[in-house]
Amino acid sequence: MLFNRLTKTRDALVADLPGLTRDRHYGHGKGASRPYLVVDTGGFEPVVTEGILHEMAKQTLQAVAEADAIIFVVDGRQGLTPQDKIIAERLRRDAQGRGIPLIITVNKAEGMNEDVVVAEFHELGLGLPVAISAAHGEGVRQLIEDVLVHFPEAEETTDESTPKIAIVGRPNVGKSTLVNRLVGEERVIAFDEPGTTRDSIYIPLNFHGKDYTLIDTAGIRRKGKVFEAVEKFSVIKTLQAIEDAHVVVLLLDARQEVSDQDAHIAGFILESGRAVVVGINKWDNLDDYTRERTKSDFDRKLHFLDFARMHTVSAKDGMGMAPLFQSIDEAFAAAMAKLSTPKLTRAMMAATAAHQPPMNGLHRPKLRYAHQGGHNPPVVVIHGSGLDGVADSYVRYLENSFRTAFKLRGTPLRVQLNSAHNPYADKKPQVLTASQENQRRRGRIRMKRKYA
Ligand SMILES: Nc1nc2c(ncn2[C@@H]2O[C@H](COP(=O)(O)OP(=O)(O)OP(=O)(O)O)[C@@H](O)[C@H]2O)c(=O)[nH]1
Ligand SMILES: [Mg+2]
Repeated sequence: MLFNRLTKTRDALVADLPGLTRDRHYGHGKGASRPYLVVDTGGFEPVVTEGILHEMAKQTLQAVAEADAIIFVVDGRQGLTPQDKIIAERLRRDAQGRGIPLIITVNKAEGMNEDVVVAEFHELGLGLPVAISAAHGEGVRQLIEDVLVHFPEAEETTDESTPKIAIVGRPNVGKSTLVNRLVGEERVIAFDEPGTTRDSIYIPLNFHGKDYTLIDTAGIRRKGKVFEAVEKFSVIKTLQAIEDAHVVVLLLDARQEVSDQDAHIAGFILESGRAVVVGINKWDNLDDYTRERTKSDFDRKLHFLDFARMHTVSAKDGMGMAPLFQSIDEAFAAAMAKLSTPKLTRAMMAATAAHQPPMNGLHRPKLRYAHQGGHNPPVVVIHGSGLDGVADSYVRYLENSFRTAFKLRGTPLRVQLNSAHNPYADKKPQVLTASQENQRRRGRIRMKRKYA
């Protein structure tokens, strides 16, 4: 339930039965000051040594082993149980061993006195619990900010001129073979068995005189709307590599149909906002008929990646590497493009002149100027009035107009609308940093205690 709330997905199993989530699920965390990844686990019975509960416990421990922070969820309605104490002890050991934060949260706290619910769990010695209601969304944002406080804001200190290229795709499509081919040696293990690569590996590459960092990743699959790991390797490392990259090469296998799996991985990449180049691998030894059919099939099924270039390659023979890198360079340049305010505003004016934004009731939204709000992916922020009423389809039209005007190939592009409702709207809204918010909240709780 908390997972669904954090990732804003609805289809993970939710029912009032213990033990429904059996595998680990992965998703993009939303609604906080910064992006993060969430791993959901099943109920945790650390002392059971066989059967499904034991399998679930193994999944949980695997998640704990790959996480950067642990949230221990207890049930406020049920109250503190002996089981909670055992789990708390186990998680404390793991968290301390790995030097990662462990945060305890009391769920189902809606309509209850916060101080009373958290008090009894305080004795677990995991610090002051955060009271939440996952079902109602209460306290959830605070919980995440409390976790994020432990992670300093990422500084952009890395050398942004060296493109980081993540090679991503289903298991066994030939990612490691491609990496080896490019670096010209058996740098990573490639083998005809899904699950060969178990961790992300960063490898420097000089290709035609230019420097890159390649990231070989573990093949991932996905079930429903969330990623899952049936194998023991680290899905989260692959998802992090996508986040960390400038350009993702989505590698597909020409000998297999495009599946939902590929589309799901592509969806995750899109959500991350990363630039994409599609590589259809294993193009060697295919007859012309199969090639034609495969190409049109892939084109059709991956139409939502229409901004990305597609190449046929053979990692085994080294065919198609130079064109692939041309597109990688192009996508990198587009993702990092600097777009000046006058040019953006001119492009915006041209777009609105060709197609006015539709009326919203009696008013027509007024777009005044545009500036760049970020890169990787490029974000275009439009200022004006009445922008709340602009339809999504019109936003997409604007996206396409900017993409065409600036010839941005290979990267997603985001358009944000900022309405000026009042004279202060152009000023930055007062946003507290996570630690300030945290302090404020702790202060509030202390206040309540004092006067209770
Ligand atoms: N015919 C052909 N076979 C290939 C090609 N690229 C890779 N293979 C074969 O596909 C198999 C899997 O290759 P890997 O490079 O290990 O695949 P991977 O995507 O890294 O797999 P995981 O690490 O398990 O996700 C190996 O047997 C390779 O020899 C290619 O271009 N053509
Ligand atoms: Mg591999």
